[in-house]
Amino acid sequence: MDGARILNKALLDKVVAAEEAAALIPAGVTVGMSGFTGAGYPKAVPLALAKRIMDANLRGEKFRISIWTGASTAPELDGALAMVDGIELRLPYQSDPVCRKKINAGEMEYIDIHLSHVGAFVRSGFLGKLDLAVVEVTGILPNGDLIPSSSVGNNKVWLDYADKVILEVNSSQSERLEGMHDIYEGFALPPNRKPIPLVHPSDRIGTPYLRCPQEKILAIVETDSPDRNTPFSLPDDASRRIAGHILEFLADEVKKGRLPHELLPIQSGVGNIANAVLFGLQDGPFDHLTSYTEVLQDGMLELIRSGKMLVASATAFSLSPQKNDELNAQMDRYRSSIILRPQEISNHPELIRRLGCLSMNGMIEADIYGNVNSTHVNGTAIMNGIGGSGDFARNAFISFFMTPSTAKAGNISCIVPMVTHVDHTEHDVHVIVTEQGLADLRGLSPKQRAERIIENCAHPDFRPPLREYFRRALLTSPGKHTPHVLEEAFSWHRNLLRTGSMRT
Ligand code: 0RQ
Repeated sequence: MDGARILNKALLDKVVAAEEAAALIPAGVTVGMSGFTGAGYPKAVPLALAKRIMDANLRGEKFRISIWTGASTAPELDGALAMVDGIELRLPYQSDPVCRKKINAGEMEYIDIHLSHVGAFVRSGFLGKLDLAVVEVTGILPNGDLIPSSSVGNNKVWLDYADKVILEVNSSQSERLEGMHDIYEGFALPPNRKPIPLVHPSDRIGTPYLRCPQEKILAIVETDSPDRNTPFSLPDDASRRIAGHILEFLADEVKKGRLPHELLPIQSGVGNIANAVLFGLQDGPFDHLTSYTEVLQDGMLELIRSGKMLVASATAFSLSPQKNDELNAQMDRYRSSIILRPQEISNHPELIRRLGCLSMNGMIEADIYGNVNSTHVNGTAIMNGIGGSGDFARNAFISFFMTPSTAKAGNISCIVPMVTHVDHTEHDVHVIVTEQGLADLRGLSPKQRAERIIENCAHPDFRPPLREYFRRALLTSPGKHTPHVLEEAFSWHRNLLRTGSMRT
């Protein structure tokens, strides 16, 4: 914290305390902040700004800003600013409990956007003006180039499009991250777009550094705080069973000659089920695996460590403290197998389709026809957001959606007659998996899908009411292509709201 990471002499003069930097952020502005799944977010300026907002609130003044990020951040950013009612509008993804409460209470606006869309929306001016950027970096080179941090997200877009920039140089991030990033420079808007020259997850198509004109840099704050890094919890029984069904399915696809033995590049969400699948691959028969994903979690690092996975391309880390220490201790070894890219590249539909990703994401509920709700509880309350799940699901070679068959201690079925909110339509959902089993929906008509989902994925306690719903729908629905009894589909959820239980 003595300027050691700031090797450009002119920029050393811009080093200030976090409070001084926060004082440069006026009320009402839009700020692009770094951060993706709890990695690489600014640690000091948002906290100092929250303090400033609290002081303003005590004086009876309203002080709110709009915040754009890569994806979710951490309590020091989203949580602290939401707590003092300092966020007017948030995009493109959040998973913070305080933000969630404010959004669902109608006290904060939230725009839930496909993560791959954000950059182009900003370049096109769809989202309005970006006043400021606050971006964490690992260090600054003598020529002013910026070594990115543990996530890349939308940082290039923020640095290119914000009027002014505040940098946080975090000496807690390993200096040896240098060289791991690949920042693509060739983005253009239609009609000038060119094919993106990436044909394998290991391809490098950019430079290892971010750039920012020095005259835009208002201030630099030095920090020394680690990322949030949630502790790892061992996969629970349901997650292990879900993973088991997926691994069996993959082995069968290989046997049928529909997937190569090394599979195809894997995209995996975060959390217990995703880690269970990745740890399952550790003990499975597949070798020379690759991944093209947005978040690199514990299970993936383990696959690289063991030599099962050759390369992982992502936009951010999301590691437990233990795995983060392991990464830092052996950075030189991992650097040749890991590439961190802007989220416009990690989540780019053209690349996901070309590489043929196997995409695996969590969901809140699926309906009997295969429509998936990833974001809303009971149709109106946001949980987190669509994140990158839509980028991958629509373009994957095979798109899996996974959930335990029930939620809330078994009282709610995650298989329902009609989802209360649609994030992924029946056309984008190839395989549904619960601990009960797996439903391969490829090549099935809606009615065939319904039977398979109910029989393979629903919890046995909920199969009878779902079968009964489907039977009545077949009898009474005016249209027989996707039969429904609409009033009953709605009352399924209404009863749930009233009684808190759908168990028969
Ligand atoms: O709530 O903690 O209050 O009990 O939803 O559910 O089972 O802990 O599952 O953490 O894997 O999250 C879809 C939210 C699943 C996640 C979702 C309640 C449940 C619990 C969480 P409680 P679980 P997970 C990669 C790709 C969208 C973004 C995405 C998600 C809470 O996977 O946000 O895929 N996905 N990104 O009790 C009522 C139901 C419910 C329910 C679950 N049917 N009804 N509540 N819950 N099912 C990452 C990025 O894009 C960055």
